[in-house]
Amino acid sequence: MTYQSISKPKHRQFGKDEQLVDIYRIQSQALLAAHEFLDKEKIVQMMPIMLSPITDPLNHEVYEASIEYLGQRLQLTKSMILHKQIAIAKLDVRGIYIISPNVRLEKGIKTDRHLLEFSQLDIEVRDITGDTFRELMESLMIHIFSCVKRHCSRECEKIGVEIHTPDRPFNVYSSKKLRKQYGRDFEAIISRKESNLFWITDFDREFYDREDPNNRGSYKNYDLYYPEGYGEALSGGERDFEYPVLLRKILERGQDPNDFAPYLELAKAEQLRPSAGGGMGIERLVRFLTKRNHIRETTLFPRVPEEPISL
Ligand code: ASN
Repeated sequence: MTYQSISKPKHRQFGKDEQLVDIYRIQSQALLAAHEFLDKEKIVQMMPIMLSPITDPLNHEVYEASIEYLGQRLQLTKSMILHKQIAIAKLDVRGIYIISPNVRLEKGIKTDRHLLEFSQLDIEVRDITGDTFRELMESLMIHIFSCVKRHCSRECEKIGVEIHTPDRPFNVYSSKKLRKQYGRDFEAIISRKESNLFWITDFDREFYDREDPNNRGSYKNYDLYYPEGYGEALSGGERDFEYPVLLRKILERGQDPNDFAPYLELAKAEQLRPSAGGGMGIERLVRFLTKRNHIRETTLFPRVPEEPISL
C-alpha cells in the first residue's frame, strides 16, 4: 500500500461558533467598561489567588475542593471575600477589585445560572456603608450597559438582542417581606415580575456579612437581581470585622474557627477595617446582556453542575 492510497485523514475542525464570538465581544466591552469605571473611582485591580488555607465558607454545602502541598491543605478559591477584607485593611487604597475565578463543586444544584467554575468581578471598598456601595454598583451597571449598547450595536443585532440601560432608582425589597409574600421561591418569583434591575436586602447568611448591632437578626447585606427571571447578579454586604462578633457568628453557624485561623488572628489584632463590597458573576452578566437561555451558552468551556467535563 502506497502512501497515496491511504485516504487522507480529514482535518477535523470544531464548528466555528460565530455567536460565541459576538458574545465574547460583548463580554470584552462590558469588562472594559467596568475597568474604566473602577479606575475612575480610584478602586485598584488586584490579581486573583486560587490556593489558600482559607476561603469563603459559602452559605450552602459544596463538595470539598482542595489539594495538599508540602503537607499543607490548600483550598481552591470559592470566593476571595476573606482576602478582600484583608487587602482592604493592609493596603492604603480606597478600594480593590479582582476578576476572580471561583470553583464551587455544587451538590444537587442544577439551574440555568450555575457553573462549577465561573468568574466574578469582586469589589471591596473601605469605610463605606452598604447603601453607598449599592449606589456605586448602580452607577457601574448603568455604565456597563450603556457602553455595551454604544459600542456593540452590530454584535447585538447579529445575535438578536437589544440592550436596555437600567433606570434609576432600582427597587429595593427586604428578603423577609418577600419570603412572607411569596414563600421560599421568592427570588425567582420577583425576578420574573420585575422589568428593571432591583435589590433584595437583609439575608441571614455567611458570618462575614454585617449584622445590625442595634437589631440582631437583621443584616446589612444585599443582592442585586436581573429582571425577566434571570435572577441574581451580584451578592455582597457591609462586613463584620471585630473579633468577638466574627467568632460568635462562626460558632453560631456550626463552623470551625480553625478553618479561618489566619483571618481571625488579624481580626483579634484589630487589623481588619470596616468595608462593604460585593461580587458580580461575569457569566451571569453576559447571559443577561445577550439573553441566553442557559449560562453554558456564554462560554466555550462550560463547567455545568452534574455534567462530566469533556475539555
Ligand atoms: N463576593 C461575595 C461578596 O463580596 C461573596 C460570595 O461570592 N460568596 O460578598
